[in-house]
Amino acid sequence: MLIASCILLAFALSGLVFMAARYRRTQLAALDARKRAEALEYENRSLGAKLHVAVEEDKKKVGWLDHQEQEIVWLRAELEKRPKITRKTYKILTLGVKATGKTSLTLKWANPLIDLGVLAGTKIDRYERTVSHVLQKDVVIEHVFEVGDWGGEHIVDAQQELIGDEIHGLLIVVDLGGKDAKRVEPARIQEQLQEFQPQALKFFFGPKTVASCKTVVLFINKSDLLSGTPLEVEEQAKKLYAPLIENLMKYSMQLDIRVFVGSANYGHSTHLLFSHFVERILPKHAYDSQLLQRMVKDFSETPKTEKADKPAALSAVNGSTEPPKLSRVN
Ligand SMILES: Nc1nc2c(ncn2[C@@H]2O[C@H](COP(=O)(O)OP(=O)(O)O)[C@@H](O)[C@H]2O)c(=O)[nH]1
Ligand SMILES: [Mg+2]
Repeated sequence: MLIASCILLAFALSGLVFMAARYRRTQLAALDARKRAEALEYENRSLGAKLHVAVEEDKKKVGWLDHQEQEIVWLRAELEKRPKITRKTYKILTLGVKATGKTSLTLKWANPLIDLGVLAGTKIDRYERTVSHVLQKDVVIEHVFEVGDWGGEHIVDAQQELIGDEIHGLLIVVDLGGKDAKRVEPARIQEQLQEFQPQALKFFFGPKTVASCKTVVLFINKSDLLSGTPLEVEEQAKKLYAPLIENLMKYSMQLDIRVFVGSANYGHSTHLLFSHFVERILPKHAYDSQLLQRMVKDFSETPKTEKADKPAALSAVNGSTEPPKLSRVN
């Protein structure tokens, strides 16, 4: 009987233990499920926040794009309103034997063309200088001087350009001494008189040149090799180049011929070149107020001896202090 009771108790106890273990497992599983649910909820919330940020970002970008599109439309409309720019180029050819100072002189008043790479290894250096901007029926015309600087050894090629192209100005540069000269070198002067002897000039001043060329300038460079007052220096230099001046003057009925004595290194008479080319080459309707001011300034800085032929176009504006603006031509 006792044994039977013990066995029954053992069964009851093991049943209880089994029930307790099962209850415990159920409890643990419930706890685990709650934790996972909490984790999922947390993940859900953070994904929701990220989605919200992404949606806001998207809205912002759409806003920017809209704004940019409006800006493009506005800029396009502004561009349409602006006048178009076209260029009018006037060609000036620079001639002279090697080392007379052509490049030094040209650099005083023009700028090397930006695209120098293309020029490397060619026989000609090209420079340009914007002279004025004029508004003409909704189009801004940019007037530009293009200077072709031929090396001395390529004078024949220069003649080709003279024959083939329309030239508006010719600048012949001679000098009083070679590279690094300390005094006047008569042999070098003779060499240059030979280079520009009447036969050669005939080639330069063919019918096409005469028709298109508005002025021929002889610039006797390196006046610093002479001593005396500016007037004396000018007289001496002109005397040394008298045969060339005389030959050039034979064309003065067909062409405007001008002689300057100066020094590219010291800036003597160099500013006159620009004013002279403007005065002779640029049509009067192509002047803008900035150019007029510049010319008035150049003229007022010119010594008395050089003021003999004051440009007529300047008389009316002498002393003008107007701010630069585009002049309209209808
Ligand atoms: N004494 C003197 N030398 C000059 C003058 N202008 C240019 N030179 C010199 O002449 C040399 C040749 O000048 P450059 O402009 O290269 O001559 P280019 O070959 O005709 O282009 C350089 O050594 C210059 O310094 C000047 O007015 N006076
Ligand atoms: Mg040169």
